Amino acid sequence: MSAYAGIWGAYLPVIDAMRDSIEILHVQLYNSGSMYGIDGNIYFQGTVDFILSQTEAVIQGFNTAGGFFPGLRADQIAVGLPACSNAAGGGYMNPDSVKAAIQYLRGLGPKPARYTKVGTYAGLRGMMDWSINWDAVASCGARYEYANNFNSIFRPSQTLNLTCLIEGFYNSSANNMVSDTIRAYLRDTLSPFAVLDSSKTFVNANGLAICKFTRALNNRKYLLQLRHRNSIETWSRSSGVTFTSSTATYDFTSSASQAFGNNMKQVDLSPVKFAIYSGDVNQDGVVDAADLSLIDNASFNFVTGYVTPDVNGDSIVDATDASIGDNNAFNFVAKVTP
Ligand SMILES: [Ca+2]
Ligand SMILES: [Ca+2]
Ligand SMILES: [Ca+2]
Repeated sequence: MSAYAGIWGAYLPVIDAMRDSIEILHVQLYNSGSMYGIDGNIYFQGTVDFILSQTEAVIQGFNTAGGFFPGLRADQIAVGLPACSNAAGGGYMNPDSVKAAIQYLRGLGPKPARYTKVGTYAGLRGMMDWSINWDAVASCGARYEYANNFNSIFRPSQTLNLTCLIEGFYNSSANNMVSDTIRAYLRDTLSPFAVLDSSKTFVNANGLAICKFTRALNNRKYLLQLRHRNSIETWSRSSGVTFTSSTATYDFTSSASQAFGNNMKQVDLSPVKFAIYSGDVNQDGVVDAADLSLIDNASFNFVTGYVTPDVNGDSIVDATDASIGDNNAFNFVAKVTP
């Protein structure tokens, strides 16, 4: 505020001239002592009020000795803070305080300190870490404490509570299945159904899997696509899945219609359960002679272990796997996608 040029204000005309080209401007909220807010009060580094007042000043604009400096858009502004207490001479703040300040500015949290904002900045761009080197140091705060705080603020995890069964892995007498890894993809609802997020997760014996997504948004519909190492790729019904308050639930096992095109197999009468088709060993979207050949070869060679021709998950490739593949090939089982 004291200058619009010279050693105390030299950046301002440069920023003003480049305002249309600037992607991110991170204001240095450390090693800076105290500063005025646009409310006329003085705020000190290392406080929640400092983050609030200085971030809002650069968005709203402020008077200087050389005239008014118009602010930048909120989506151009990041909050720049020390990664840990040793990373700067002053200005470090604990992660919870940083989060409280940023969430208030974004309209996602209550007023955390004395400063009262005049606007809400849902599009606030992010945080700048001074520095990533210091953030990696285990002896100065927790390792990657600052980066993790950024993730918790700007990339909260969305949780999908997923239920699915794998035909060959399921035991209808025991009503459970061999656990295995699957991949869940969130796809756009419109062609070409772009992959918008993905999660690699573990399906337990009851068919339950917790999928964590980092980019998924609340209140937006996604199609869900499942992939498993030797099963037919399977998609959700067209009504898809929607996260509310960062949580969603989807159950593929309750009815064939839970899969796009009813493309699942009933694997149990009591309780009634449906599973994704097994036997696509080469993952080309169809169960056919090519898969059967892979199973037969592995079976002939007594292949064991975690291998894709093991269609029932017992870590042995034998006639049982061939039988599952044969049956699905005979029925022309193939993927059905939007
Ligand atoms: Ca049963
Ligand atoms: Ca195949
Ligand atoms: Ca097997």
